[in-house]
Amino acid sequence: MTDKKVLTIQDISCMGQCSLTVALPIISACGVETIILPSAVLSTHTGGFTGYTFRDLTEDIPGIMNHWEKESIRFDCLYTGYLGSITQIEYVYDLKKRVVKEDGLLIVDPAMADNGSLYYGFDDAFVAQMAKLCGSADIILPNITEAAFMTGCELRLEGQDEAYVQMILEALAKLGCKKIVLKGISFEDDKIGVVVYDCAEKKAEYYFTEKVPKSSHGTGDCYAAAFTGAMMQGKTISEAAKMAADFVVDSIKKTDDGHWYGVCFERALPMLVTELNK
Ligand code: PXL
Repeated sequence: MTDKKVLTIQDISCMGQCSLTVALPIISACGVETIILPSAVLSTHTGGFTGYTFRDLTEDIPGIMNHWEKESIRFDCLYTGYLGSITQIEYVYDLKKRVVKEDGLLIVDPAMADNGSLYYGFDDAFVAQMAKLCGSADIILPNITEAAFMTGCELRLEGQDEAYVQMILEALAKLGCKKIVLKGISFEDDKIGVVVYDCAEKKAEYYFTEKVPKSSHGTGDCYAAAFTGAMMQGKTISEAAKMAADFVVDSIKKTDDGHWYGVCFERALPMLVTELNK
């Protein structure tokens, strides 16, 4: 039995199967206590709905952090997802310093772009600050779009090869992070994968799965949550990266046609739990 505590800061999109509404159930299913710090509350996510509400909770963050610090509450891991502003990025450094154990992990999912575009509401200044935050992380989980935006490298959604991926990895490593799990790698039409990179050893390890021909929202959040849960259960970074990839593929496959705003990850949780406990 482990008794690890993960703090995750990201928004609550009340409806839409992303951010905290996937992080909490997935990490909990992994058997890991999950503490949440909601950065904002939206009626839905911003990726396809219109007219959503948005309540910024930035002002609440210092008070919550102060209370935890006073209570001597300390976390084994801080995992950051969708953050709504540069001020919120700045609070992540405070959280790391004040409420994460000295040997605690900082896992950063940039959660700001996909398929060649920034999510609604983000700009170059936010990208620059997110790149800086990634530089202070133990592990970063960018997709290829976020990686290109943060490094200024050319973005290739198609026509990638190992030389291209190596260039992106080296540029990401220069930000200062220790390890990288880069998502959205594809050298063959019917395969998609991740590459795990150790920045000190300069070692890359690829893992490919079948590419399900469907565009799916929220898969990055499902990936990050499963990855974090597996890491906290003592899996190696390679094992966690593979388990999370398999979980996302299973989630996409189990999603009904026409279910456009997220993936039915709930149906894939039993498989994730079985794999974790093997
Ligand atoms: O899945 C990432 C995400 C999280 N939170 C909000 C979003 C998105 C992506 O669009 O809009 C509010």
